[in-house]
Amino acid sequence: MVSAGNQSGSGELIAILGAGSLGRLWAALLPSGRCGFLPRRENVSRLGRSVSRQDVPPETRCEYVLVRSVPPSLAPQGFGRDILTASPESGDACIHVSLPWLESTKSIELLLVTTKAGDTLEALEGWLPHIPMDTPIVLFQNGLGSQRAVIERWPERPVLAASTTEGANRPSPGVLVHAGAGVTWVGALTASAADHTASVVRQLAETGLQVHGEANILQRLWQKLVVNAGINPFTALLDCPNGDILASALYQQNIDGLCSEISALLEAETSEAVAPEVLRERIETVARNTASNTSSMRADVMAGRKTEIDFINGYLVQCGKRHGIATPVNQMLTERVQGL
Ligand code: NAD
Ligand code: KPL
Repeated sequence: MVSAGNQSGSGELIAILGAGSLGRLWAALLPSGRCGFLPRRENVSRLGRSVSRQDVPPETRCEYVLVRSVPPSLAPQGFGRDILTASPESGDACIHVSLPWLESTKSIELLLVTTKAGDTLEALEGWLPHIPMDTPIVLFQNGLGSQRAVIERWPERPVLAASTTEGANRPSPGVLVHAGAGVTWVGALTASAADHTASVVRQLAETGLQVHGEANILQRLWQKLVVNAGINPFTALLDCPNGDILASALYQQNIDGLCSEISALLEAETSEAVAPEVLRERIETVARNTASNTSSMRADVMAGRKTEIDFINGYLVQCGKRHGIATPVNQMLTERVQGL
């Protein structure tokens, strides 16, 4: 096992708001000494307090082990080229990560937001008053709705969105597993963000992960939303891995109705006409390719966490209301997942 993130950084920093699975993945792979986590704003006064005034020493660093569980053939070129080594026991590559909890927003040149969709606005409310107006903010949330809330609240700021198919999870608090290599697309959501896209892509690509600029990031977010809307609620309701939904009665009875609703909404929202059968094929291809995966929504339900249903099928219901399009299947799935 080798270490990363221990060098003391100088100069400008990349701050990560949301020290969960995805935030810890980016943090572990960004260049040493350039990155730190913003704590929950309400916890900020605890940081840096002297040990003598407290029973428990304040944690000033976030420590964990990154386990790379991605088969080398699937890993993007350059992944972990000098920071990962194979652990003799598991054959997986491990890296010890130690990164600071940031006490100040001075020198932050880029803010990555990796909270869940439902926490994003509140997390940003706490920190943005302390962050310069021209600092680019990249939103990594799945689904739709949270991005709009952010740009309506801060229309002048350079806000970008990222849509990623990287997969990361935390089987225990001190361990982060990079479970699947993917691709990340980054694009501007506000006018002032357009000039920042190339430099954000360049900085994120320093991780060795595959990162690309995207002129139409909303379209990418919609593509991911379609797949999440067609897989996640079924896995949560049936309590099964992604591939097992396909043969279930719940899925078979509802998938055509769901795809018809999404097809009409897509056209109304983005002017893109995609036939329901094409959407179904996209959903089923991903379900087959990730057959043994536990979806993020099933994982949230299993862990007793709030799911992101309001930003996936729930968002589609809201869209339907705006456009006068009936969405009974999305509504049924949203209500049933909310009731879990
Ligand atoms: P997570 O629950 O592991 O991490 C979210 C983190 O945000 C938690 O550590 C939580 O404590 C923190 N948080 C919540 N409120 C906060 C606040 N007010 N201030 C500071 N921190 C706060 O979730 P995740 O799996 O990392 O996912 C984050 C987002 O990325 C989700 O929208 C998810 O759908 C999306 N995403 C995740 C993955 C993945 O592989 N994990 C892949 C693609 C997209
Ligand atoms: O993105 C996903 C998720 O779990 O949220 C899918 C594509 C369904 C893979 O598990």
